[in-house]
Amino acid sequence: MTLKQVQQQDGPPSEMEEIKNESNYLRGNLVESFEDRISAGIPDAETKLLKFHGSYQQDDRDVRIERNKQKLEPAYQFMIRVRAPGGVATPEQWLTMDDIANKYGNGTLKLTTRQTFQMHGILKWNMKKTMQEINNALYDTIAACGDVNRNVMASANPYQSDVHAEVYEWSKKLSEHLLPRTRAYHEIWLDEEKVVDSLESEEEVEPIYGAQYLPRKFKIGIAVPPSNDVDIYSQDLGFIAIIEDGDLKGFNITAGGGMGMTHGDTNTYPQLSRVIGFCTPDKIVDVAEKILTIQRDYGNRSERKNARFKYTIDRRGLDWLKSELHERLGWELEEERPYTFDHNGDRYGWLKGDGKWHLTLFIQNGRIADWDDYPLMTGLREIAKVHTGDFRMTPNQNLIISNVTNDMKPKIIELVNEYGLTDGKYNSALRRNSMACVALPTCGLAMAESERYLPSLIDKIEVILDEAGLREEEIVIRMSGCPNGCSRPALGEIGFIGKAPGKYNMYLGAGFTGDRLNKLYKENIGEEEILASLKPILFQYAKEREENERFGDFVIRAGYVEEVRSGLDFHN
Ligand code: SRM
Ligand code: SF4
Repeated sequence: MTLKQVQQQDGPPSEMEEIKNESNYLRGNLVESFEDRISAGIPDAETKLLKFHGSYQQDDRDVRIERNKQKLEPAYQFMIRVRAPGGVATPEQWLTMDDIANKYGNGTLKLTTRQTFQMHGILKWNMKKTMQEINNALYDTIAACGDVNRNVMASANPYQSDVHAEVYEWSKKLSEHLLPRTRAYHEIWLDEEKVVDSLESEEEVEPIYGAQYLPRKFKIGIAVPPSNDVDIYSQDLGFIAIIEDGDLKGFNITAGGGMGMTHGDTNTYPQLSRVIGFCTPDKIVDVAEKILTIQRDYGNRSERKNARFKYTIDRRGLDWLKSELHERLGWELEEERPYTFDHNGDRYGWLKGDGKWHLTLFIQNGRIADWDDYPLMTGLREIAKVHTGDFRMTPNQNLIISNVTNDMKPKIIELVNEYGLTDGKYNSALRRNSMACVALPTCGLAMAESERYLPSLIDKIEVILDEAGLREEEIVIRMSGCPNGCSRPALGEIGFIGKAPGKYNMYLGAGFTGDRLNKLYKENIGEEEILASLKPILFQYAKEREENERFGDFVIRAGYVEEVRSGLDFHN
C-alpha cells in the first residue's frame, strides 16, 4: 500500500491537512516568520506548523483584555515542550532547563502529565537560542507536539529496577523510530544546511508518516504493573510489561484510549483502550509502526474533533484493527497474558532498587518555582549540582531523584531538608493524588482555572476530610481547565472539567487503578456547590464503605453515578 493510495477521507480534508501538505515537510515559512521583527507573534498557519517543532504560540491571558483596550497586540510568547522519553533527565539537563526557564522563560518549569519539561513565556527573539541550548543539552523538542507520535511515556516508579531500565530503553527506541525524518527542525533551529531534496520521494523523506503526517496527535505509553502510573488505558497505543519470574517476557498491547472531548458534542468522548494481544519485546517497534500507519491511513482527516485513533477504532471495530494489523505485520499477536494494576498514582518517599536509592518528591501540579516560603526551584538546582544519578519526571507531574548511591544519600537528604522539599507525607492523601493541567494564564484553550485553583479547593476539601477521618484515604482527584483533558480528569475518582470562569462539571466514579472512566455528577457548578455536593458523599463513604473499598467504587455502589467501562457510555 503506498502512502498516496490510502488517504481515506470522511469528507473534504480539513484546513490543517492543506497546511501540512504544503509545508514542504514542516518547513513552511517558519524561518521568515521568526526573522520578522514587526510582530512578537507569527502567522496563524505557522503557529500550526510550529507545534511539530515542539512549541506553541501563546499569549498572557491575564493581560489580554487590558492590552486589547490599549489597542496593543496580545502579549505573544512561546511555550516549548521537550521530548524526553520515559521522563529521564540527567543533572546537567536539569540545570540547563532551569537556566533556560530563568534566562528566557517565566522563571518556572512545568513537569507535564507526559513526563517532560515545558517552559513558558519565551519571546520570539529568544526562540532560536533557546532551541539551540536545549539541543546542546542533548535534548530536542521534535514531535513533542503536532500530528505525530508524542513523547513516549514509561512507568517511572522503580519497583522492579531491571525491568524499568529495559522499559526505559524501549521507550527511547519507540520514540526515535517514530520521529519525523524531515530535516526541517535541524535547518530552522540548528542552522543545518538545507539539502536539496526535491528529487526525493515522499517515501524517502518521510517513510512512516508521508507528507501529511498523521490525522491527529498519537500517544504511546508503557506500564510496568502493578503501577499504572502512565494511565495506560488513556493512550492511543499502550504496552503493559509482562513480568514472569522477575524477567520481562513481553508486552500486552492496548489500543484506542484518549481523554479529549468537546462540551455539548456527544460524538466526542473520553475512551479507554482495550487489550488486543501480546508480543515479545523485540517486536514492539514493528507493532507500534504498523499501528501508527493504520491510524495514518484510516484516521479522519476531515473532522479534527473525530480524528483520534479511538474514533477510528470505535467506527471500525477491534476485530478490524486486529486483522488489519496482522496483515501489515505478516504475523499474529499472541493471546494477552494476565497482569494486575493496583494504582495509577505515584508512590512517594525513598525506595531501594538495584542497589540504588530513589526518592519520589511531591511537586504540586508539576510546577517548579521559587515561592517566598518554599524555594523548590533553588532546592532542586542545588541537588542537581551534586547529584550523580538522574531525575525522573513521573506521569503524575511529580519528580524522582533517582539512582542515588548509598554514599550520596546523606547529602541528598541534607539538601531536601535544607530547602524543605517534600515527599508529601504531611499532605493529605487526596492532595498527593491530585493533578491539574496548566490552564490559565498560558493555555489558549482554558475555560476555567486549573493549576492555579485546585490547591485552594483541596485546602477546603481537606477540612471535610479531617472531619470525616479520611485524611489518609487515597482518593484520586484531577482537574482540567477545559474538556481536552490534559490532566486525564476522566480517570479521576473525583474529576473536574472547566466550563467557564469559576464553573466546573464534576465527575465521580473512575477506578483507582485507572481502569474505569468517571461519570458526570453535577454540571456547571462553582466552589460552594462543589463542597456542598462532596461533603455528604465523603461522610457517607467514611461511615459506610466496605473494607478496602475505594471512593470511586463506593460512589457507584451507593448509586451516585453509574459505572462507565466504555467511552460510548460516558454521556448516556
Ligand atoms: Fe494537552 C492541547 C497542555 C497532556 C489532551 N495541551 C494542549 C495545549 C497545547 C493547548 C493548545 O492546544 O493550545 C496545552 C498547553 C497549555 C500550556 O499553557 O502549557 C496543553 N497537555 C498539556 C500539558 C502541559 C498539561 C499539564 O499540565 O501537564 C500536558 C503536556 C503533555 C506532554 O508533555 O506532552 C498535556 N493533553 C495532555 C493529555 C494527557 C496525556 O497525554 O496523557 C491529554 C489527554 C490524553 C489525550 O490526548 O487524549 C491532552 N491537549 C489535549 C487536547 C485534546 C486532544 C483530543 O483528543 O481532543 C488538546 C487540544 C487539541 O489537541 O486540540 C490539548
Ligand atoms: Fe489547556 Fe484544556 Fe489542556 Fe487544561 S485541559 S491545559 S485548559 S487545553
